[in-house]
Parts: sequence; C-alpha cells; structure tokens
Amino acid sequence: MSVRPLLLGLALLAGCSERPSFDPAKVNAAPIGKGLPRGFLLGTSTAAHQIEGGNVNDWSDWERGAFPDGAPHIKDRSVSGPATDSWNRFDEDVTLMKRLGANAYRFGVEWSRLEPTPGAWDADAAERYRQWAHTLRSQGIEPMVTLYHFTLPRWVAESGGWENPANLDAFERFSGKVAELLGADVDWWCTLNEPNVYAVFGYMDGVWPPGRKDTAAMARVLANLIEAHARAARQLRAHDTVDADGDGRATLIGLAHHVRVFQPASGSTTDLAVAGLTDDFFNESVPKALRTGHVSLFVPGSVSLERDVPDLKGSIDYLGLNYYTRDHVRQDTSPSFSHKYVPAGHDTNDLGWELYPEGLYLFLKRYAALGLPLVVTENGMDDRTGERRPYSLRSHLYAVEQAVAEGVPVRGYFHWSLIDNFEWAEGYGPRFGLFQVDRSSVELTRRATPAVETFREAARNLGLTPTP
Ligand code: GCO
Repeated sequence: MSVRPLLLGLALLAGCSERPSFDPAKVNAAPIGKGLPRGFLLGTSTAAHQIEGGNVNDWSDWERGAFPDGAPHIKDRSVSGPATDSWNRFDEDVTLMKRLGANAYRFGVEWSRLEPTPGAWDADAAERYRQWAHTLRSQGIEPMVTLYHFTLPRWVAESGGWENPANLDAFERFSGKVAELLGADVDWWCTLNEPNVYAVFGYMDGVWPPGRKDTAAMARVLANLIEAHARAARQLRAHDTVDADGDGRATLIGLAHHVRVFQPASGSTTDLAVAGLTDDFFNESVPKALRTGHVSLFVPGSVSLERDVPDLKGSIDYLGLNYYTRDHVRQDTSPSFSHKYVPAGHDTNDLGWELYPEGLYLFLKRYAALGLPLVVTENGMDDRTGERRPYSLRSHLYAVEQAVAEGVPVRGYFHWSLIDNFEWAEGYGPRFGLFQVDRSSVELTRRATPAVETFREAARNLGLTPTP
C-alpha cells in the first residue's frame, strides 16, 4: 500500500479540528438573505426527466425492470410516466417561481427529446426549450441549463452509453447544437449533473442504469464524463457567443458536483484513512481534474486510473455544488471499502439522510481555494409533511451567508426542488418540492409548503419582489 491513504487520513484529521456547529437560535433569528451579495442568484433546480413527463430514454426503460432477485428497480414500483407534466405546464411552474420571488432557475434539456435518433433534431422540442429560456429571461429569471442529468437517449445507451468514446463525440455535437439553440437567452451552463453519483450508482452499486457492478468500468465512465465536460465546454464557448444578461460574458460554464461530508466513525487510523480515501475519490477527483487537467482516480485494490485531459484546465467559470448530507464512515470490505451510516439520534430527512447544514459551509470554504465563483446548484430535503423544510432551507442559507461573510465568492443558491418530482430509484415517495404536487389530481395540483414563506423572506431580504 502506498503512503497516499496515510497522507489523506492525516489531512482529514487536520480538517476535523475545525468542525463548526450552528446554534439553531441564531439561525432562526438571522435575517435570512440579507447577507447575500448583490446579483446573487436565488432560485430552484429541477431535472428534465424528473418533471417533464412522457420521456422515452434509458431511464424510462429501466423503470419497468427488476433486479435478478425480483426486486423492482424503482422501490415503489412507480414509473416516471407523466411526472409533473412540466412539459405542458411550464407557464404554471414559472408562476410558482414568481411567487417565490426567485431570480434564477436551473433546468435540464432532455437529449432524447432533442435528438431521438442519431443526428435527427426535433424542431418542435427545440422550439419549446427555446421558448422556455426566453420566457424565463423576459420574466427576470436567469436560466441555468443542464445538458446531462442522468438520462440518455436509447441509441446512446444501446451503443454503450458513457463507456463508448463515440458517444463523447455525440455529446459534444449535442452540446454545440444546444448552445446555438439557447445561447441568445442562456449564459449559465451546467454541462453535467453529478458525474460521481452517476458512475457509482450505475456502474459500481448497480442500482441505476445500466445496472453494472464493475468498479473498473465505474472509473472509466467517470473519466469519460469528466472528459465529456471539457469537450462540451469547448462547444458551448464556440457556439454561444451572445451575452444574454449584459455582464460582458456570453458563457458561464460549470458542472454540478455532488459533495458529501465523510465523517470518520472514530479517531482510529483506519477510520481516518478510509474516510479520507472516500473523500478523496468522491469529493476531490472531479475538482482536482478540473484544476489540473489530469484525471486521477484511485480505489484501493481495484482502480488506479490516470488520464491527461488538457482541455479541462480553464473549462469551468464556476463550480456547482450539490450538497445534501453527511455520512459517517468506517472501514468495510464492500467494493467501496467503506461502510456509511447515520448514528442513531442524528437528525435526518425522510430518506434517512443526515441534516448537517454546517457541511455546506465546510465545502464552500474548502472550494474557495479554487479561486472561482461557487454556486450551490442543489440543496434541499425530502420532507413529506413539509413542516421541517423551513428550518432546513434557513440553516443552509445561513451556511452560505457565513461563507460569504468570510469572503467566499458564492454566486448563487438553487433549492432542490421547485416541485415534488420523480426521485429516481426511490420513485414518487420522497417529497423535495417547495410546492407539493398532488399526484392523485388530474391537474397534478401544486400546493405551497411552509418553506415557500421562508424562501420569500430570503428573496425580499435580497431585494427581490415575490408576487403576492
Ligand atoms: C441527485 C440529483 C437530483 C435528485 C436530488 C435529490 O442528486 O440525484 O441531482 O436529481 O433528485 O439530489 O436526491
């Protein structure tokens, strides 16, 4: 074994000494939103497949299947189906954004709609996305567009998905086309959503399509995704030359990187090293590659991948962070070499993920070292009654404001999510929406949860004007 784990463990130990802890009384008393800088993007986030409805892609196929032991791929046996019908209810969703007072919206374009077969461009779908981006801009809502959020057209998946280098070429072409399509209204681009999560769930844990359990393939796919980002960024810059918001820049490119706090279960050298390695692989691989132009992936005993991708350097203008939770970690023999859990008594969301707003502050501080603007591209909680979301939203905005107060250049916060939606392998049980969606009604009625008021308060304190 190399000295790498030891060094990482020690690095983590050093990091442990400064774990903050927020005082709920202070969080509740804070004039939330007041500490955010001018021009801050305060919005919500969604993904095409989770809200549009009617999509036909690798995920809609996967949703109908089962694992070898007979268990359904989707825990509650639901299929995304009509989702929240946002494909047809976009204007209604914009009304909700206006009610929040949001000045930004992150949404995805669905590759399988735009290019259902190789090289064929669907003009109607394209026109609808163009109108969406235009509507948002004319309503004073800054659009941020995600190019890839976990779903692939069938033809891409069937030809090997992200394992096949030819599909990187296809994604590159697609990115250029989307830039041409939406560039007049869009400056903020998010090339990929959570490449680390996708690679691990799809290729190591086998719980998402394509359902593989092959750690070496997981690493290759992650490396390919990182490379795909660099290639997409080049296309976006070449084909979106319109500065839509008048700030002097036609493109602001980033990706949404999923980060989790990995807390060693004990002070033992093994737990420290395992937590450090997990952190290194999961949290650090992507930002390090973006910074250095070199992809380096290491999983003890199974993966050691090195790849130069010089175009990565300078490929991002901001780093997006999707932050939800903290895992406690101890050594294990599973393929990921670590066992992750939440100790009894810790506060969790309804999916059992620990609520740890301090973690968001820690990551903002950590990635300030990149010297680039940071954007919280996702944060939120599964709260099926909606009663606990107000504090969650407040405490995470508090984390952002703490970081801002210490000089961290945070440019935006996008709450996941605007509305309840299809939560991948979990189906429709979880409720992440600021607005609840009544799935029993034909209209898929959207109803405000209590956190809408919290969001409006932050918006007003930022100088925005929610509609009544
Ligand atoms: C992800 C996504 C979202 C999820 C959200 C809640 O992290 O999987 O980007 O699609 O719905 O994070 O789990």
